[in-house]
Amino acid sequence: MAYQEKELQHISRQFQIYGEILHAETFKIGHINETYSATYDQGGMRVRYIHQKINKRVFKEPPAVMKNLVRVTTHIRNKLEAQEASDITRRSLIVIPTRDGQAYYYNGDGEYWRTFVFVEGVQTFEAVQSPRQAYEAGRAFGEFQLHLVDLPGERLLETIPDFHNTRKRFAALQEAVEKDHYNRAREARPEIEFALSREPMVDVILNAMAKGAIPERITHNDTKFNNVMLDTKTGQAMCVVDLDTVMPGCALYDFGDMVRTTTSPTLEDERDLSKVKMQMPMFKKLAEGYLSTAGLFLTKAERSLIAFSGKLITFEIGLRFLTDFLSGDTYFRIHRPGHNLDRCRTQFSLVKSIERQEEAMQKFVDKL
Ligand code: GN1
Ligand code: MG
Repeated sequence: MAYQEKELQHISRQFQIYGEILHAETFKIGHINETYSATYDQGGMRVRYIHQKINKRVFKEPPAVMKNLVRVTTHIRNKLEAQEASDITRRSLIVIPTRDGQAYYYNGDGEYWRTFVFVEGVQTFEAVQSPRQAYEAGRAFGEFQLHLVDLPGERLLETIPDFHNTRKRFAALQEAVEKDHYNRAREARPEIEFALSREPMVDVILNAMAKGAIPERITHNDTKFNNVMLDTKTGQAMCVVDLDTVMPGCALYDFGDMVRTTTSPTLEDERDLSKVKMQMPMFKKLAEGYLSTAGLFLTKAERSLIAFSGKLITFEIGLRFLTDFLSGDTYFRIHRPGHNLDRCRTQFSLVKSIERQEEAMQKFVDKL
């Protein structure tokens, strides 16, 4: 901890922050990046900033990540300003440049750091507490997509190529099973069988996109519920975070990951699988919230796959956890042995629950 604080003092001096660092601490333990909050004294006032180290193993080109991020957040901020929205500095991330005007600091030794304004008076949750929260998440991510419909300039860079390419995710699992480098396939036999039995679903959206039936859009691509900041007092969604994977994609992938993370009362790694279920009241509010904003641009073809997308993305993340388990846990940070297998089991249980309700889910959306 002391070492981190010292290291952070050095990092913090690289950015355009006018103040004395008082203390710093780990802020969020995600699966990928390292995030710290730091408190500064600025003219006698305590002000907080976020310092984050970008995971270079996952994001091969941090400068490209930051280029996208600055374009996207600037565009959103311009829109909010044009709308004369209130509370603008809490509604979209603000990147603090380095002293020489860059969006990130490179320490010369493989580490890339960036700094954001700390959004005060908000909370994030690992699991949804109420249908209202699901509505807010849907509305916020839908609005995020809506804001980016008219982003000017060249196509955004693909920060992780084929991120939601479900065929390639499936192939990666097949390869990991074949190699079985860590001798773990036996332990995961039922999950592997489940995955293989669901192969037909992996091409549905890819085919629709290849045919041009579904358009490419600018999407968030990591729409976990804990990436929405909710106002502590009003419960309103203020800001969506974790913008590293904002890139060209499919609107449905975003909605699918919201279904995965907002409709079950459980955490992503719940071991009591009897508790894992897609709850219809949550789904209804989520879909209403999403369509209240994204409904302004979504096509009929996109709407027709809304329920399916929830099943597909839950399946895809399950595949990724399983692949990582079989490959020795090198991608997702784990906190206990077998953690990725537990996460996979939770995802696949949720897939089964969605399968049982998919028709009713889609029927509800068709009426909105
Ligand atoms: C990772 O950044 P974090 O931990 O929220 C992952 C997502 C997965 C998620 C599963 C860049 O997200 O794709 O859905 O874990 N992010 C990346 O919890 O791979
Ligand atoms: Mg993320």
